[in-house]
Amino acid sequence: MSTVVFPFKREDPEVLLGNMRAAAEHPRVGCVVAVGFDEDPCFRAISEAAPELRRRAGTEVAVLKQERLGLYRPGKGDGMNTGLRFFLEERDDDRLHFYDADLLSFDGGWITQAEEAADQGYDLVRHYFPRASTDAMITWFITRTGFALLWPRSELPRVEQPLGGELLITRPVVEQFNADPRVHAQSDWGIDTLYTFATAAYGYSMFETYVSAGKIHRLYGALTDLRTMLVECFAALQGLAGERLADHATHHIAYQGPVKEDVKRKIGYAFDDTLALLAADWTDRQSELLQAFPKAVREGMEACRRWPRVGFMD
Ligand code: GDX
Ligand code: MG
Repeated sequence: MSTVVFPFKREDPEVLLGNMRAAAEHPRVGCVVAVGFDEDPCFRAISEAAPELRRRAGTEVAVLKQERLGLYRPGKGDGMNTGLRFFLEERDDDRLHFYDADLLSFDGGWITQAEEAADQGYDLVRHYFPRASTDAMITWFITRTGFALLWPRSELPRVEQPLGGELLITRPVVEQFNADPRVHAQSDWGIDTLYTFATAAYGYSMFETYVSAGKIHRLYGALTDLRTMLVECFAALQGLAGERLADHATHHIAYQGPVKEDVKRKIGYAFDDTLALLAADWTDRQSELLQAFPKAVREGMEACRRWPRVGFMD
């Protein structure tokens, strides 16, 4: 059997409860756990609804407040690592799934896909999706790039969505992650980077399963909303420089299927609000660093301070 964990902070309780229900009703799932940042209104609503969900689905349901485990800002990392610890201490299931709480396109099919890949013997299964245009900016500009710079000959830069919060981890891997001080320390947004890194560091086999429905979730306002996540994901990578990976690991990526129209048309953040940022708040240091870029970028970015535009970018 499997345990499913949803880390959450200030989410819409209706959305989270719907996702918990879908997980609880899945025949492979013996326990559903929601791990909250604190006792916010969502936490209270979920706690109230849990007994009824347990009765109806005949599945264990737990609502936990995250423990203070790591060394950095208390965030999603403490939430996920609290899930790891709960699984090891309270459950004897073979597999642990994580899903973001704000998924609007989640259903039992996601669990089935991961379970079937794990049935083939993979240590870990990650979901990947067609993404809305301009969604997953940190993945593209920070994480895949950083992995490519640090370990160019490894599988890490080839992981489709290395920051995705949707994955299945088999028990021996959960034990290893829980015991690794680097993973344990990463209490903030860097946790997804650390789980992906640790998969390659220990040489676990990985299957990436394609979910054509796409990851429809709460999107952002201006790109400034992502600032903390960007800094923390960058710092997590910097902290890994010099670490070694296993010599070899099996990595299979399922073929990508068709992309649905709604995913194709959606934009990941408010473009107009973000464009204005190109003109704002330039520091002397940024101007200095700009000199290191190719001419087209340098001149294009300088012109943005008068009139923001992006046509000079490829
Ligand atoms: N327990 C707990 N504690 N949960 C948290 C916290 C926290 O401090 N902060 C966020 N969460 C939950 C949140 O409620 C949601 O369920 C999930 O973590 C992801 O957060 P969300 O705000 O939806 O992040 P976003 O921007 O959707 O990012 C996700 O996808 C990114 C990506 O794939 O590009 C998330 O998994 C990121 O780590 C990832 O970078
Ligand atoms: Mg989200």
